[in-house]
Amino acid sequence: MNDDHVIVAQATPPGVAGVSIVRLSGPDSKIKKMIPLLSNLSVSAVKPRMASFAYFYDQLKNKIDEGLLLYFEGPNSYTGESVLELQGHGGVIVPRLIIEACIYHGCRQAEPGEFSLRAVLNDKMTTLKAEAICGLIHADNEAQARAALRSMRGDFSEKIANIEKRIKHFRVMLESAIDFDGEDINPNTSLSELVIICEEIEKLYHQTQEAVSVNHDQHVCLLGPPNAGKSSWLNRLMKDDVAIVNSEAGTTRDLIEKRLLIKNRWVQITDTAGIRETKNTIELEGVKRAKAKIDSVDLVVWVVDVNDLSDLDTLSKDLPKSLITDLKRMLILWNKKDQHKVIQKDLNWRSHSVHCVSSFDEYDVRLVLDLISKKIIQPTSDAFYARQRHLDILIKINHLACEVLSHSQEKYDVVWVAEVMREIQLELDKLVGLFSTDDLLGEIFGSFCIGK
Ligand SMILES: Nc1nc2c(ncn2[C@@H]2O[C@H](COP(=O)(O)OP(=O)(O)OP(=O)(O)O)[C@@H](O)[C@H]2O)c(=O)[nH]1
Ligand SMILES: [Mg+2]
Repeated sequence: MNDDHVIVAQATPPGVAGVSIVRLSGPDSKIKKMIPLLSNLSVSAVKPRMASFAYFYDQLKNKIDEGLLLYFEGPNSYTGESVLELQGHGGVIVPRLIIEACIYHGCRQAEPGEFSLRAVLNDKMTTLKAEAICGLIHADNEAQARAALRSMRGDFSEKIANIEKRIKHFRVMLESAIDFDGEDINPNTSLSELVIICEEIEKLYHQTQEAVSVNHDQHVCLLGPPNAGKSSWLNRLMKDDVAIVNSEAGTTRDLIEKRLLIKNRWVQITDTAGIRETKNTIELEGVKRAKAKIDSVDLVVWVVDVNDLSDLDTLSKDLPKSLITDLKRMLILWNKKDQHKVIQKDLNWRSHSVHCVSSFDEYDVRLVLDLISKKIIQPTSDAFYARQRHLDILIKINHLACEVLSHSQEKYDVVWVAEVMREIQLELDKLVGLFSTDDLLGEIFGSFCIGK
């Protein structure tokens, strides 16, 4: 996968800006050759890690910009190879001309993530750290950025390394027992060590699940009978007039999806058609889509009208039982409380707290935002950055651990336990990016941006 081409890319986003940086990475002799081709400077005039003022040239040696030229001599650079950075004025044209000149002189446009990939291949960082850097670049809220920083600092790798150390130690114990025909092994000690390892794996699996979820939006839908005030609530939460509100029942038919940041968490909120029996084919389709949404969301905000004469048992007849019993996945609002001085409605229903609110009331808007944020998963203060790739591997590892543990409690087979531990260790190596195939590396770094 690694080649000795000099790669080049714009490291800053294209467009109008104060500064733009074009970055090159490759073998030292080739990088040095580029210095006088791209600028007015000779190689001897450039000192590693020192900024030099330079004029930049296009492929015909026309002066096109002026700025700073930086040379990092490998391995003391981001990629571990020699790196050249040309920092010129921002804009679309100048960086493009510089890159064209580089390609004219034999460089190759970098693939997405190729600078980071070279850094990993040159042992400048682990795959986990490179992935965390990618997470930091793509973070779109503070919680994600903090989690990525924790992974860059090594929190995730440290957790993996601790488990791996334990497994290695355990394997030595098992292997020697196998070699000496079980003489040295105490099955009870060995089983309790196995229990600890499996518990640690399970803990890491759950932490990784949480870490992956930090990078994804939470999904919330507004559900309830027609005219209860669902669209009014969407508008109030979004602080915008995004959905039509009308006193006529059956106003909303399509799903209306909006994105909102609630206390550090991106939430997709969907307004739905009021659920009722209807002969209108368009509304019927709306009701079908609303019901279909229930299973795929993390939280259902069930909006009911305090003026409704029915009780919650009757109103909930269209809701799946699994939702009603799930206290974490449902938030119930008696809406339009402003129309009553005294509200004689259930405020506790099947273990749910039911909240009386009005979409007209600013205080209630803040209350509902707070209630939603408490129901959806909030990243813990030590959450780290992880991707689906890591979770997929941990699902496999956790499955292996659960299997070996449940069988071992009935019959302890040292040879089999040793074999499974070896398999788990290989999977842990994949997790940190050791022994990765070219395909896997391509997949990991393909999701990076160009120039990183
Ligand atoms: N008094 C009062 N009226 C409200 C409140 N919330 C909404 N309404 C009114 O209730 C009516 C229906 O509101 P919508 O937001 O359109 O209700 P909906 O649940 O989206 O209705 P459908 O789309 O038909 O299912 C409108 O006239 C709103 O102004 C509230 O808190 N108090
Ligand atoms: Mg509506």
